[in-house]
Amino acid sequence: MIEIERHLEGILRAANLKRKMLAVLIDPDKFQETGVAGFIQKLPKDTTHIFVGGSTVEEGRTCEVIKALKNVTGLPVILFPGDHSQISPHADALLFLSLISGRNPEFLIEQQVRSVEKIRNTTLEIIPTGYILIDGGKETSVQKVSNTRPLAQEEIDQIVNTALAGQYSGKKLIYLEAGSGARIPVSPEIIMAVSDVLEIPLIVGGGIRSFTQLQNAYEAGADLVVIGTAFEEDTFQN
Ligand code: 1GP
Repeated sequence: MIEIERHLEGILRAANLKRKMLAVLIDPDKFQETGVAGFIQKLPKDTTHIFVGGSTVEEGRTCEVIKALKNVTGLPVILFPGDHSQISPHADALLFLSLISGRNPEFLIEQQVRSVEKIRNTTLEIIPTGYILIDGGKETSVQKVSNTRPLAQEEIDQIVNTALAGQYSGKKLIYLEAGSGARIPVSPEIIMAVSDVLEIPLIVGGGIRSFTQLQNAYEAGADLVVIGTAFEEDTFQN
């Protein structure tokens, strides 16, 4: 069991020790396998995880990118799939996402049921994750694809209650998401309000482009921060 749950265990241990984690998100549609080694070399040295996924990804691309990543890095490669077609047995673990801010059964249970055939005979570690979409100041792909309304940043009570509902339903992680390329990241007030009451690790992502924003998220209580666009475009401000 310990072996099976080792990536979640690692996240829990780091969160308990207040060791902050950084995941770099790779969208397989925007990556060529040939560029993977160079990309990995440029990542901050405190990167702890590689997340792989996108709202829409061409069939088969995820597997190819993960295989290329595994050749050049020992960092855990965790699937962060936009839908069941992106599940690859070559990854180390899978964030088994439920979009709990939305009310679309497709992303609350249908995609999960359709994932099972792809998961059940693999060694993928499954990490139940409550995924909460928060308005990042522009319509993001996840909003379009999921056809759900993000929670407004002002709806702090609703965001906190949604995160707790996720925890009470057995999710092992909560992910506060402003959406890839968000104009406004999840505010420190929201992160603080959620992390104050949550007993499971908190992931925050979407629109984080600078060291200051990263530190603000950590100081507010994020255990793990996800950055995609700023590293993909090589525009992260140190
Ligand atoms: C998106 O939270 C991630 O799912 C990362 O967002 O691409 O804006 O960094 P960015």
